[in-house]
Amino acid sequence: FALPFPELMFRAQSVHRAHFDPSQVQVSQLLSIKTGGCPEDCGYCTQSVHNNTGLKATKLMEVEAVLAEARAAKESGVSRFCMGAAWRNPKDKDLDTVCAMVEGVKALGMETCVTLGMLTGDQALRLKESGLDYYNHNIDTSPEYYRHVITTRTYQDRLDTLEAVRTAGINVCCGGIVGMGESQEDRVGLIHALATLPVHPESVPINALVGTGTPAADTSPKLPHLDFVRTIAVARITMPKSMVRLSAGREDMSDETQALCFMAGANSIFYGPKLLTTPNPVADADRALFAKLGLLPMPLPER
Ligand code: SAM
Ligand code: DTB
Ligand code: SF4
Repeated sequence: FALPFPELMFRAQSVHRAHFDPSQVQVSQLLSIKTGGCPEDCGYCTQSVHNNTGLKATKLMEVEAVLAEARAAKESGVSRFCMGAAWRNPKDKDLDTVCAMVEGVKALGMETCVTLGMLTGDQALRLKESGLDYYNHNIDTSPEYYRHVITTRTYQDRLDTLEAVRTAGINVCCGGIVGMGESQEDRVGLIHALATLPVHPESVPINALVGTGTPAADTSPKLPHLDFVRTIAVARITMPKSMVRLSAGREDMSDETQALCFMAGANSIFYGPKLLTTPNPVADADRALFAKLGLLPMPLPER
């Protein structure tokens, strides 16, 4: 992590090129299928009832409305569709609806990912049966810093859900957030914890803290962008074959910072003007960025 920057970038690029085409970036789209009103107290999240962000809570979307969004995403060249719900854990009845969404999106030929909070082993198996490719469940920060960010669930709770997902045979999407007032050691600790899971997560989203009105955003100093790039580089070096996703925070980054992230081994972005509840660069800006950098969207997965 602390290597001279050019050396760190050289190592990250060498690892990246051994496993991926460095000119390809996978394009994902997010949809919040159930927004706000979440009972958990995650200090970074606009959707927690504990954080006074003024966000309006919604009910779970209808399956057809989700599939309409997914079809539009596919038409704009998106190859992976991720659905997020602001739950501590899904109720079995709601899981039936989410399984129908997964089946429908999968039938369009896109990769599917959902993030619904904590799961039991049985719930993970039901999602697997519906054809789910990835489950996103982040450890968020280092084991040591975790209790400063979330108190309503433990680090071990996160690991238990990750194990249920792994056992069900679903690919694991697990990463974290930087810029929440954590130390450099905590950023190292986050990547170390991810890279020493029993199996590397196939997908590692690295988020820079976004949104206002949350305790984390209101009290944390802004993380220098070069430290974000270092986090990406270390994720790439330690988890060579994983997709490393440049996730939340691009709205605030220059083309140059994003170019450094791709050079450090990030090979996926979220596309479209909104993440779950916060803004993301508009599609035209990203098309222009890809053109300027000579990047190509990764093709749809083989069927
Ligand atoms: N409720 C589920 C859960 O927490 O697992 C799923 C949705 S939650 C929004 C998914 C992930 O998004 C979180 O684990 C966190 O890493 C990331 N995230 C949430 N709010 C964020 C923010 N303001 N800035 C950056 N990342 C954020
Ligand atoms: C992840 O690690 N990043 C994405 C996805 N998993 C669900 C979400 C980021 C959310 C950013 C805050 C928001 O828009 O509410
Ligand atoms: Fe709820 Fe997930 Fe937000 Fe935490 S991160 S408050 S669990 S929606």
